[in-house]
Amino acid sequence: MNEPHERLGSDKDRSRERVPPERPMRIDILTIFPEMFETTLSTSIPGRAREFGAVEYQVHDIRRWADNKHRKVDDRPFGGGPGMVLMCQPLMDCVEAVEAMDDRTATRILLTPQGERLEQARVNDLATTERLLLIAGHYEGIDERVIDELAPLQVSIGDFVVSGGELPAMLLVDAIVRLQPSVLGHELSAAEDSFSVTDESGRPLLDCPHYTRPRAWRGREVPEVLLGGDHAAIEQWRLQQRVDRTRVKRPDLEQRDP
Ligand code: 9D3
Repeated sequence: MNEPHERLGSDKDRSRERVPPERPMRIDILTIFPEMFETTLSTSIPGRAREFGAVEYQVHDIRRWADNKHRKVDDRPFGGGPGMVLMCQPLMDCVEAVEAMDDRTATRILLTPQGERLEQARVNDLATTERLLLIAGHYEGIDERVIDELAPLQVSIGDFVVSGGELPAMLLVDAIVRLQPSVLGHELSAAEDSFSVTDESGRPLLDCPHYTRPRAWRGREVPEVLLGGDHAAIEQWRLQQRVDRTRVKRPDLEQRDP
């Protein structure tokens, strides 16, 4: 019962018995709107991951590191123009203080429209790191010199504009923590997602359609093959659906390097 090999548990044991990991992944988030993160990080998969001990979040208000009594962290841009620019000092002091709160080296990530577009391969890679420090801007920009100094990985969530880096940061956290071992109830769910199932060349395929009761709804029938119980035929049909849908909806996925 208490043999060392049983207490430690293999990875296989972890997925079945949902044993928490040795040390939670640590995610620090730096923002001027810490309250935006409260419900997201305590609900659904990100909340379960925290309760389960797979991850620890700490949200830090950059304003706390302002060196003036007005808590001012931004200023007007040199050269003129609209909007405000996040100053170097509060952000640098915040990063240094937060990084000193843990002995692990943090992978620094700045959420910015100028970043590399986020893809599953990058998410998978980040999910294996033990500590992340996310910086969410909410400005026309951040003083370029502090970006040069921090040399963060720069990540965009896509070619559209949102009003700040906070929602992109939450989206990145969600994508990462759902990959932590034992976080999803069904280990297979993550493995069977769109972008995890690939064709024979390793290119990602979209998901297949899903159906539940009733068998007929408003004159629409569930595909016959799903009702027959021939599991090989069902798997073949699902794969064909994935291939066909990918070709029609996302021809770009077929073209890219596996
Ligand atoms: C024309 C100048 N705009 C750049 C596209 C200014 C600007 C708009 C929006 C500067 C910052 C923002 C706030 N957005 C983010 O911080 C952000 C973001 C985004 O807007 N789209 C996709 N990914 C991201 S990650 C951070």
